[in-house]
Amino acid sequence: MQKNYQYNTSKLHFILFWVLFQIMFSKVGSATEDAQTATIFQDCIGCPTMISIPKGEYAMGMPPIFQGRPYDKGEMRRIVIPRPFAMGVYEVTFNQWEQCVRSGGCEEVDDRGMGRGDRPVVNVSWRQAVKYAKWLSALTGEKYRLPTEAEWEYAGRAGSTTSRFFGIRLEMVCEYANIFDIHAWKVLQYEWEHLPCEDGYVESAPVGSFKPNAFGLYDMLGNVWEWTEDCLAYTFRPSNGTSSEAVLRGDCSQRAYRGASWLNHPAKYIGPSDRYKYLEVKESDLGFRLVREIE
Ligand SMILES: [Ca+2]
Ligand SMILES: [Ca+2]
Repeated sequence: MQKNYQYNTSKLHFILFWVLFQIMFSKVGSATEDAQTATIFQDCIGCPTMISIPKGEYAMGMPPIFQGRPYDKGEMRRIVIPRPFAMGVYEVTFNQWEQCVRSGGCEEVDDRGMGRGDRPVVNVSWRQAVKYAKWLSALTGEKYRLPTEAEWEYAGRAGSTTSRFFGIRLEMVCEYANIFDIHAWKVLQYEWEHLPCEDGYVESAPVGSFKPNAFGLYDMLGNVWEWTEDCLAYTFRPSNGTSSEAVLRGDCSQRAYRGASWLNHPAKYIGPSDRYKYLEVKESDLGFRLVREIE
């Protein structure tokens, strides 16, 4: 009984904390307006299409009302995005990767039979993704890099505060994301849970095949997971800091990745999940998109 009482008290404190956050960040709901005034550009023919993301602030992490939130993952912190930045409208594609390969900046990567072209590049390690960003920076004279984890979540939420940027109804997932749907479950026959809808793709889909979020970004949930800059740093992550910079302390042989993939069941959301992998790992459902600094 004592244990239950402590848990309920702690839960109540967290809910009060979350309500306070909602009041503090009620202006964040202007994301749709921001998307309408956003700038879309490419720095070269064939370069990734970028879109400006406004400065702002938000609550990073998983609030207690999140669908699927484990009860013991209560970390939340206020993040300030001090200046606008640009982000890839889509995940980096095989076409874009092969432009880098042809110029000697990147290595060939295997699509494992899933298709190339406008499909997201996969089987790329964190190091290879960083190498692509450096190649693109040298090509364009601009500063491209992986997003920090805080930037990724800010961009992914686009002003929303629910577990998915379009709300929590499972039936809506297939309008916005290529995920482990009914059709994929029938074909692949994996035993884990599937979404109660059909998105039309068993494996990866061409980027931009689904609806965007309020910042105009496609596939922030689903299609492929996306590498970010941050190191594994459970114990070093500042609980009161507001910095959106990457956490580069802790175990930097492991890096954060976000956003779920075509292989994921409903337990994956825009918020943090089990989200670190060894930086040399290559997975058939793990790619990336880039950020470009604009100020
Ligand atoms: Ca699917
Ligand atoms: Ca994605």
